[in-house]
Amino acid sequence: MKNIYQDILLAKKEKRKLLAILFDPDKIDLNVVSSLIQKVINAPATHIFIGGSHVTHNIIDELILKIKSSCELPIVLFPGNPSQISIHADGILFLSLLSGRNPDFLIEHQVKAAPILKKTDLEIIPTSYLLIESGNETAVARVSKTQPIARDNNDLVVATVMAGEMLGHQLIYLEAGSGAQQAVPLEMIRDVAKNTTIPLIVGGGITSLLGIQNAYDAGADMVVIGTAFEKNPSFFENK
Ligand code: 1GP
Repeated sequence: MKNIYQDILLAKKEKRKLLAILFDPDKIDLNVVSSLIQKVINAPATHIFIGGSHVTHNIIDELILKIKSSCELPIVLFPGNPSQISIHADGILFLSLLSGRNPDFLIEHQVKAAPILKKTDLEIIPTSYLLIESGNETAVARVSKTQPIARDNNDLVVATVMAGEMLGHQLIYLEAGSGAQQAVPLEMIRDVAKNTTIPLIVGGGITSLLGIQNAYDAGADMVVIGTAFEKNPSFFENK
């Protein structure tokens, strides 16, 4: 059995940076999964995330089984709601949208998901999830009906992250939103990294290898890439 969180902690300790590739089941064509997975295997990816803000057709089980048949990377659910749980994954980011004040995304979905998760062997990783303003309205903001935190409000982000850590969350995820015009500001990543001891994930709107490196240099332990890989599966081959 994979021990996803312990491996993330070890990577942080050893200063090894992590890279998750996000597959949105709504956007993926099952017929091309095998060739995409070859690209993932050849990329410096360490994790596969599965999820989306509004998955409408449930192909998650099939998608995960397909990925697993040719790839050993840990598969972590990154769910928009409890319908996106699959017993075939290895773990789940148990997200609380701490940047917003919508009780559905702070606790209601979690209450609905808990009895389902209890019956699975999924590794559950409590995660503080913060949506940061990104220049355009992203699906997370639309679906969660919450306001992102302003790009220059580092104090609020840091205080929110501190609260998440004090609540016992094990990961912080700073999210600009999938397809964001602007990624999370580097100064904000720096401030958060300075003020937390738990691993920091950053994603949304990162579209270049330099963007990934900059996020790492600012203090991100893991970067999530979705849209850039979706648009160009050779993304990681670009020099
Ligand atoms: C979205 O952070 C992820 O939840 C990835 O975003 O699709 O913009 O890479 P992109």
